[in-house]
Amino acid sequence: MFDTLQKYYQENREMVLALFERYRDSGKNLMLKSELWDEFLALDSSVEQKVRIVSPLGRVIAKAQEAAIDHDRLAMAIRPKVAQWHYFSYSYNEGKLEEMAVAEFLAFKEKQVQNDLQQPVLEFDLGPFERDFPKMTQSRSIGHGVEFLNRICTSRLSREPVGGRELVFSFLRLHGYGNISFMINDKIASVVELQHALNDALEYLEGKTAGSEWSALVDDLQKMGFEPGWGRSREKVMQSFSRLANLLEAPDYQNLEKFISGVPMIFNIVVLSPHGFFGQENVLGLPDTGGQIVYILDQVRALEREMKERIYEQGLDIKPKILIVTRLIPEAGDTTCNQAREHVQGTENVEIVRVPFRRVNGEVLPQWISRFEVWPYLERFADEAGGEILAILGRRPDLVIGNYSDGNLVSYLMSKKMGVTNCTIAHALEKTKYLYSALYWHQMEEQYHFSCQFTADMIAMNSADFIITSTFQEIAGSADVVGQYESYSSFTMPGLQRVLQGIDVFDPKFNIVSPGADEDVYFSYTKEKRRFTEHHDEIRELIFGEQHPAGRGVIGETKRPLIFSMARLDRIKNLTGLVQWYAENEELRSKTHLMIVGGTVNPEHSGDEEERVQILRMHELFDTYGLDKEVRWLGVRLDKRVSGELYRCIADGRGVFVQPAYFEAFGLTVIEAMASGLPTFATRYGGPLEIIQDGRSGFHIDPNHGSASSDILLKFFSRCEAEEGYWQQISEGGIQRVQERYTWQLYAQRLLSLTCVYGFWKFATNLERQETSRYLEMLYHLQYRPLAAAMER
Ligand code: UDP
Ligand code: LCN
Repeated sequence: MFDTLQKYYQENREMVLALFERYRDSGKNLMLKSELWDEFLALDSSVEQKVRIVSPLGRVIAKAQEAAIDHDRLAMAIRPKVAQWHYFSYSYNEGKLEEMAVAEFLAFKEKQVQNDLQQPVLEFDLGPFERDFPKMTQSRSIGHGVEFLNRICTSRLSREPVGGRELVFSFLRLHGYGNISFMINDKIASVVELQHALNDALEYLEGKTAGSEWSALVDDLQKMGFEPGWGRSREKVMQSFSRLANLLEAPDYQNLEKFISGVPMIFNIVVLSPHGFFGQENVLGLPDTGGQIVYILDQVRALEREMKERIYEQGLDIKPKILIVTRLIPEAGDTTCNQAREHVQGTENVEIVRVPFRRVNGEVLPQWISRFEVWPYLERFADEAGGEILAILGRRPDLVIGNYSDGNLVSYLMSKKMGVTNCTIAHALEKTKYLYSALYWHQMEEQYHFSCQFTADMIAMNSADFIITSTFQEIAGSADVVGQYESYSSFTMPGLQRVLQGIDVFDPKFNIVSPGADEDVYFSYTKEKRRFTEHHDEIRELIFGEQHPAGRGVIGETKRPLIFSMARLDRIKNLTGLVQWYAENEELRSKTHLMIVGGTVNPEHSGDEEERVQILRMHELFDTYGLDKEVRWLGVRLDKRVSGELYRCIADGRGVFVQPAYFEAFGLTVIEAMASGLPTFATRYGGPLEIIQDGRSGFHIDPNHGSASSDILLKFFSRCEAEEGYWQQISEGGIQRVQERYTWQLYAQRLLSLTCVYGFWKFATNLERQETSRYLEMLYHLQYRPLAAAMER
């Protein structure tokens, strides 16, 4: 791309110069994608705009992500394709166009931030450590790490048949539970002996009656060197034996995955979610308490079900256990977050375990604190929780799953100490939510402490054995938008650290495994028999009732369809934005009503600064636009069954759901609404862009263009009036999309298989990872710890 630009520059100096000077004359030191493009379009040039757009210059500017500019120089970051970056600079004095290294680009960007943080900084670069590590090269492989890894493992096994088989052999000897060993015993002492034993055992099983159970075969098989874990029935055991025999003879990647995922190695899982109010009632919608909780509660139910099924099939009689480890909050209001242990409803053996945050002197922190304030407490939390987990389980867990930046850091500390497989899940990375959050970290430090968070993120991401994401865009964005993980590939925090390679999205550790919406609660409004009719009176009252004690606005009984939205009352969720769009669109106001569930209406009842600002803004909008008869705002926390039925009741009245966030990492409400059959309009920034196929299973809206968004809504309602069946068409499109893509059963199957494969990979590459692991340890001790400690002073 640079060469074409260079050539074009030589032939069209005047125009290129005019543009670059325009950038300089804008007076801005930093420019974003849209600004660069708008200036390009506004360029006064002899070349017609249409021609300019398709010129090499136009193509470069269309792919420009950002620029830094001073009097002498312009530096630009270009992203021609997903996860590919190039940098170039132009010197105004010399008229020279040159390629630039990432470090130079970042240093130049730092110079544009006027502050006193110009001392030398730490350059953090994982590139050299990863040189010999297998990485994917095609962007379409991103997020399908496990498939790539299976191929790599298989080719290693083929390349080094002796070492490879030895590896599989020693891996098989690892497994057991308590005093019970699985798979093979001491009678088999080598790979060759294993191959013979497999042949003999298969021959032996041929002669046995179909359907024989392991208990009837165990005595003979044990004499041949086999222990439990191969299967409950004769057929299952034969299948596992043949898979292994084939693998040892000639490895192929599909067989490898199937065999490894069948090895019994997951009985106990720890899920970490330190911040927020983690509970089963009265918590959703509280600050920092939303989708992550819903996700984890559904996830553990699905995982337990799948683990039980697998363990049974493997022929073992072990009850799996899952612990959700979170923070104990003594001042817990009407939640159960002050209880040390809580059983998870709908499960047999899943518990919430709560461990407090402690100050340096050991004192328990009594009150809720925002997710941005948790950093000083995490190391002590990890230690104490680690002890608690070992005491409850009586052994190490087999997998630790971190959630969000804080849980992922704890997961790093815990899995390192215990030597177990570590999976991390981001839910939402703050870095892309706030504009220039890294570059202007210093200005935001007091409120957000991104210095700690982004450092913790890099440690956690790079140490994780595997990372689960809900969508592709979460990793690598789209053609125009940078992915959430991708934004960590290189960035700078002036005066703190310059990151040359923070994360590589081509790393095979990334896997897309999307969550679902609880199918028992979020199902189509047309499934009359399953509906929760017992809640209908309550819901009618919620929507149409008189003044609600915890709400504002009375819309009365109405035939108009409802525009519905529900979220935490964060700035990013932009519920106030939606209210304003609605308020300013007279025609939309005349056709519909708006209903908002979120936050609390009394600012004094909120302990969160961001939420308080939003509450006041909401009241201001009601006052300014006189919305009390058109908008219903409820500051309530609804029980899951009530909110599930509420989506459906709104669908009965041919309403819609809107998710207007400035950025939404995934968006569980989006799939909940779609599953219920509500046509859904959701932000084009983040997960919903991928969840919804615009115009088929819902619509994309742009939160930065409010009136265009409200027009999309208006157009939809007008078309529904004119065209019978249009509402149903979109409604069905949404239902179908969720059924195909977003289910918890698929999720659990995938996650458990990944755990096995990455467990094997970890075992196979432990030595090779040591350098990276040591480097990350330094980052933790020398960078992260002092930052976190400083917050406590
Ligand atoms: N939710 C709720 N009541 C509220 C707000 C949210 O029950 O007042 C639930 C909602 O149904 C969804 C989750 O909380 O399951 C929010 O998840 P989402 O992914 O949409 O957003 P997050 O809060 O995680 O950013
Ligand atoms: C956090 C978010 O902000 C949402 O976008 C996700 O849907 C949720 O977590 C669950 O992953």
